[in-house]
Amino acid sequence: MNLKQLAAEKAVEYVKDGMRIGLGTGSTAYWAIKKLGERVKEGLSVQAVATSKASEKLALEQGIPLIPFDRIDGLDLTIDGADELDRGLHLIKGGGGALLREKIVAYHSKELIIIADESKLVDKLGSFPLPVEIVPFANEWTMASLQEMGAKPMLRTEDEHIYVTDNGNYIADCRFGVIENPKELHQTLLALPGVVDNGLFLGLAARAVIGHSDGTVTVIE
Ligand code: ABF
Repeated sequence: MNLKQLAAEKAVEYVKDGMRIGLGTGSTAYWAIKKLGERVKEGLSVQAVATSKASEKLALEQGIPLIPFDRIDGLDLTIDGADELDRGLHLIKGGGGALLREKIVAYHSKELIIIADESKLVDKLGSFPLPVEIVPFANEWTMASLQEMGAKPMLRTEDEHIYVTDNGNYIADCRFGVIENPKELHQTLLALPGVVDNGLFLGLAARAVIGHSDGTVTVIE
């Protein structure tokens, strides 16, 4: 069993019958969706929403019932990955390009459980470039403003084309270095017209389930 699978399967133990679940995105969330699918096949009753088209497809393949947003007013539990997390449960997410849907779903969940292998745990955020979702309109000006902020922004590409999110936006991967004040940076970025959101998830996660190379799992709360 790999460390991501270890963490993911432990987190799925928190899912109780009848819960409304947010399904994360990424290779760690993949294992959570697979495990949840197994439990659904064993009779667990859940309703779910997905944080990306990729996770939506995987959920349907696993037989997990998806529910439209106009049929529920929120979620009981979301299980999702992260690119970096510190011990205060401040996160960088968005390496998978799904940060906007992930943040919306996390915000409307009673609880967000982060799942990760031990390599994601850091003392301070910032080694991983911070994904910032921006609209295509005048993206050149938005990128220039990010550059002036010291972000050293790189427009994310995929197969030599500009990467486009599920929402039709672009991602600027920003290298601020060590982020000493995540809250301040988050607010500064949100104030820039053209920025939709960024990968700083602050005060959203209730706990993190970490898979370690010695085969153990720890929970940060
Ligand atoms: C997703 O999980 C993204 O926000 C984040 O980039 C990704 C982490 O990737 P992985 O689980 O594949 O390491 O929620």
